[in-house]
Amino acid sequence: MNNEMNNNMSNNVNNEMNKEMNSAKNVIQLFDQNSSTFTYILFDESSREAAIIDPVDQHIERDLAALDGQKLKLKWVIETHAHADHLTSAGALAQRTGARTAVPAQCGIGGADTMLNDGTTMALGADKIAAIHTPGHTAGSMCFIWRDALFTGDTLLIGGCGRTDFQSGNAGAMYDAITQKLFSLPDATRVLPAHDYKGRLESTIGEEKRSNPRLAGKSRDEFIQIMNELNLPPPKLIDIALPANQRLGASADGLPECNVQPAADYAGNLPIALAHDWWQRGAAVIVDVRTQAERDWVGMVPGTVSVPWKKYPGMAVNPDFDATLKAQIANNKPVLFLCRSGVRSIDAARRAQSLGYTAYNILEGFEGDPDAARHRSTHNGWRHAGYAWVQD
Ligand SMILES: N[C@@H](CCC(=O)N[C@@H](CS)C(=O)NCC(=O)O)C(=O)O
Ligand SMILES: [Fe+2]
Repeated sequence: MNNEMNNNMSNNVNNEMNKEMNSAKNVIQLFDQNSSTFTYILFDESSREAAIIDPVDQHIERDLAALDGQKLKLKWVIETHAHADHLTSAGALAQRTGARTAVPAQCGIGGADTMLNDGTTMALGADKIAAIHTPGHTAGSMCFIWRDALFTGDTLLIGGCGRTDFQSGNAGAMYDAITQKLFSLPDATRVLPAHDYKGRLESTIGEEKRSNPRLAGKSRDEFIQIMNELNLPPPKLIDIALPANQRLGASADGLPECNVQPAADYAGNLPIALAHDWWQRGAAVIVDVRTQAERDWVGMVPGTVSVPWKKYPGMAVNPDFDATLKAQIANNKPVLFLCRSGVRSIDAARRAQSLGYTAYNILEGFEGDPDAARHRSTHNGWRHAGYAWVQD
């Protein structure tokens, strides 16, 4: 099955279709539009035991609802590798369900219940999920085989493969892993990858052997050359995602880092503390969308870039917003939008996302919400949290 689907379809439609398409085989395929990541829930129909592979932080409620909807008991939370492009909810899911976390031993991921090596199996009902070590995208990357389904992570993608240019990637190792380990599986084996960037859902080993343009009829040296010439930009979230995912999504103080609320047209809503944390680590930039007058009178976060969303007089939308943003902000890190109370910054984040940025809205803003006396900075917001700010 190699269905072309409209990439812009809404998440819900996508999920519903995916569910319907795959439920017969007891694999629920779910999609994260921000990172084009597939999460899989596989389950044994009689025992109702389930495993989830590569869950994404923003979708924890959706995933719990999917488990609930099928009356499943989550037994395993499995990662194919330490992801660089999105945050995992593995730690939080295990906390909330009592499931065991299982991760490849060589991915530098701490805090998991089970460390997986080549051939390690995990019981699910009467069958077993087996780990296959497939180095290449990262040194520790794994695929998982269960019944006729092969979960290929970022090793084998549909008509492609994961990149090999960062995180201990190795093109030669990937060629060997795919051609020797994966291509020796039966042709009818279903290929269920961790990503597809073109709206495709699944493939088979036979189809990939026949038609994968990087592999079919290609020698090891040719494959290495193709991979070396890809020249892809680094994932935008790499500086945030990698350290967090190596703690199963938990932040440095042990709390789950999974409190980013999903949003329709931008990457998500960030609590003040998380925005501050990302900014401090240099993993994101903050854009202040208030007017220069507000920055001068009320105060500002030092080092933040000013790109007003609205302008005096009349507070009409600033016609120079796009041009100013593009001139001042490189598109290589997430951009966090800050305004007075977290409302104006939603529109700015939506706009920035449509311009190609990974844009977040900072909840509560610089001054926070008003209290009963209509005073701000009394109970929430950046200034109330005590983070750095200046007033000229
Ligand atoms: N533009 C994406 C890049 C995503 C990316 O690099 N994905 C990795 C998997 S983590 C990959 O192997 N991509 C293969 C490709 O883009 O061909 C982002 O910023 O997140
Ligand atoms: Fe990856």
